[in-house]
Amino acid sequence: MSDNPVVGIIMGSNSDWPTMQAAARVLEEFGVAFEARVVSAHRTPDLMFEYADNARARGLKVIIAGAGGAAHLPGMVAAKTTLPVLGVPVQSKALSGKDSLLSIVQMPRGVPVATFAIGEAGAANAGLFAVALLAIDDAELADRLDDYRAAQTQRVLDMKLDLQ
Ligand code: RP5
Repeated sequence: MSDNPVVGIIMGSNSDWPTMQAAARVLEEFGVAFEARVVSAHRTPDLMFEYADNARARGLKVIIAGAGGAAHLPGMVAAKTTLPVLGVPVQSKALSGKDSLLSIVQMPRGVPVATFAIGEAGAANAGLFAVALLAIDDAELADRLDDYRAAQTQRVLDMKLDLQ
């Protein structure tokens, strides 16, 4: 967590944190200032409205919103701010996150939410996408993204398969 966050990571419950931490770890790795908070569309609707309403004035540039089940948080936040909202479907117990995914992805025309994969991979990719958005006008961050990709490519090239 940072004093002057430019990325806000919010989630419907602290039970989403094990998943959403993947986004936080990416931001930490890239040295991007972020905050992480529990803000629930259903349980704290007034806080959600206030958070979305004040986000741009507080200096946030991107919001990553994760939720499970009837995952209305990303869409409702996007309804109250024109900042880019990156939605992460958290894997629910009952329907393995398919409900979360469909709740987040099927936004009506005019209120976009960028929707990521279900679970940790989606959270990590939302973190990387936030970095990519910030790197549009930050050459140093763009260089770090290039380095990240190059290291990832090298790791895959180095993969060995042992016959058991
Ligand atoms: C959603 O309900 C949260 O985003 C969470 O994924 C799900 C379950 O919340 P808890 O019952 O674990 O607090 O609002």
